[in-house]
Amino acid sequence: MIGYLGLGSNVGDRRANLQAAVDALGAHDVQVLASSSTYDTDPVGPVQDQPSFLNACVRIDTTLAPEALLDACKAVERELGRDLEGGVRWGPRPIDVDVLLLGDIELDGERLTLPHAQATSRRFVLIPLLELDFDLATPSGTRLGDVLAAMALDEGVRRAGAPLRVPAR
Ligand code: PH2
Ligand code: MG
Ligand code: MG
Repeated sequence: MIGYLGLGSNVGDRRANLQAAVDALGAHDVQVLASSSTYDTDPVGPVQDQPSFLNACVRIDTTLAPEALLDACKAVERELGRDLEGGVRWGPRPIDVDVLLLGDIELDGERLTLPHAQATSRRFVLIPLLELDFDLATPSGTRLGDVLAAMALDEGVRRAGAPLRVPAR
């Protein structure tokens, strides 16, 4: 099933952290098909006093069910040295891997909501997602391009660098 993940880092070598996440996903039954460019983005949320993030989105193909995909993302975060218990909620992190969309699945669970709320509310997610597929829509048919066009421009998102390397198929 085709899905989309959001990657973020604001501690250490941010681009190296995003690339390491892409490189690690394959061993968890998540095939990365394509990456967006990277974007330097102002911190969003209750913790404003933290370094800017580097964000990107990737298109994936996986046979994993939603919760298993979430477990794979958490495993990659742990492998890359993220402290999943001690870290500050919304605070600085070397790597964040979020499940944004998975096929046409809509889910409102304890651990996972699909589509991810940020996929329709944050420029740092919408801009890289639309770079991957300008026609992308939610399972209920909301076009992400329309969502972005209606949004305020108060969240700083600046293109930073080339897409991350993805494995040859
Ligand atoms: N992630 C957060 C909190 N705030 N801000 C930006 N710009 N990018 C992020 O990835 C991000 C954030 C919690 O996951
Ligand atoms: Mg996140
Ligand atoms: Mg997360």
